[in-house]
Amino acid sequence: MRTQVGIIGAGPSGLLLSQLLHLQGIESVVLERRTPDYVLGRIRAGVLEEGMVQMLRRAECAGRMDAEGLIHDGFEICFGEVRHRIDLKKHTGAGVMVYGQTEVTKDLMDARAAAGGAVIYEAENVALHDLDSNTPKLTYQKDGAEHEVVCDYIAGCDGFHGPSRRAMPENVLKEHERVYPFGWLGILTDTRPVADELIYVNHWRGFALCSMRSMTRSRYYIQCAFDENLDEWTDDRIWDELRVRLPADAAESIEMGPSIEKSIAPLRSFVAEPMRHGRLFLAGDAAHIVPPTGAKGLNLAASDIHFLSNALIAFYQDGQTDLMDSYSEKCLDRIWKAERFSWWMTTVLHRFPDQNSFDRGVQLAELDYLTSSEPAQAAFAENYVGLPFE
Ligand code: RFL
Ligand code: PHB
Repeated sequence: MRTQVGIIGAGPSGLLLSQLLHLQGIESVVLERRTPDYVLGRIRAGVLEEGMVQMLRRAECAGRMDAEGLIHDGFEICFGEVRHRIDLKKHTGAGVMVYGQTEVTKDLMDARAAAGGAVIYEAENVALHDLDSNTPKLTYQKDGAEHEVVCDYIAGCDGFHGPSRRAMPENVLKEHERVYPFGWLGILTDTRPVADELIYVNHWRGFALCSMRSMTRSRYYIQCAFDENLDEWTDDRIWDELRVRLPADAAESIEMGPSIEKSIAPLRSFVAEPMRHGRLFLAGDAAHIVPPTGAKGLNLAASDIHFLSNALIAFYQDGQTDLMDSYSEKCLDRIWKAERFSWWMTTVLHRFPDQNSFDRGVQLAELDYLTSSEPAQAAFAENYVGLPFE
């Protein structure tokens, strides 16, 4: 098989790239290791920045998001039992869109299918070859047969564990990492959210977050040990722990119900650079991970795809290569700022196992400063709604 752009991974990055290229008449083939149901079963992000919302509109798959997504003009931070509102709209003129990654992925899958796009699921042993040549190749197996896709360019959109980043030569790739000594235990329930906006909680027993997918579906998280055993967390135990960490009025009014999904995510900050080698470009979680505290992971994937799709379109339409040459640097400028923000939010909101009374004092001072200073809230809001893509 021959294509212009070979894409590994049918998560939000890979599907969005193939859709944006398709709208400009550029062919791609997407290779995905899992089934569509498996991809949709992963419950992840819930908050979209304005830049990503606009990209989904440009990709012509924003109809359902615009009809069903919830626009939030602010959120709350709670510490010492007191709730403080951060007014995003007042400080930035923008809000965020609450619409789940599962729905974004489904909308993109439907758009690719409607356009007859080549998305090959259950592609096993995807491997990258000849990245320094003009005709890099992807090989894979499906239903016991060997296949080859010859491409002009390859986009590695295969997440943190995929083969793309590992195909870069060791002497080229630099990796920067911080692993946090805790995880997030998340539950999804068909219950009314406890509040109209998200609540981020710093509690001495650990962080908690009240989020939502709609006005009838809630997503809650509590900080847990990084090696926690999910089987030990019954729904009742999760609700009890969540309610202890919430401010009293929220704990009393929260609607509880059976979980429809329950999972533990480790927390990590990670950056790989450069994001290009020869004809391979890395995008999304393949190149970087942020802890979910700042709600930046999916949004960063979208900004990478913004730069990558523009670079490929400029090449195919005008023969220009300068945007491809600056791709890695452009992305990394924005990525490091989101890494800083996510690390900072994680640091001020979580309980660290080795935290002493001095660390706790500094943490509370950070939160007190944030919630009492308008300029601090403006800087915080600017980062939360998302820095510009350009
Ligand atoms: P994805 O979504 O991981 O998609 C990568 C796709 O590549 C496929 N793949 C392969 N395909 C072919 N061959 C191989 N060998 C392959 N290996 C992997 C995978 O099956 C998958 O379909 O990366 P992408 O598209 O870059 O999107 C990034 C986002 O998914 C990610 O940044 C966010 O979900 C991060 N994240 C969160 N972000 C937030 O903003 N808020 C959150 O609450 C939040 N929760 C999370 C998260 C990430 C998690 N991970 C990665 C474990 C919770 C979890 C559990
Ligand atoms: C979510 O709804 O899953 C969510 C929201 C905000 C975050 C992280 C996760 O910061």
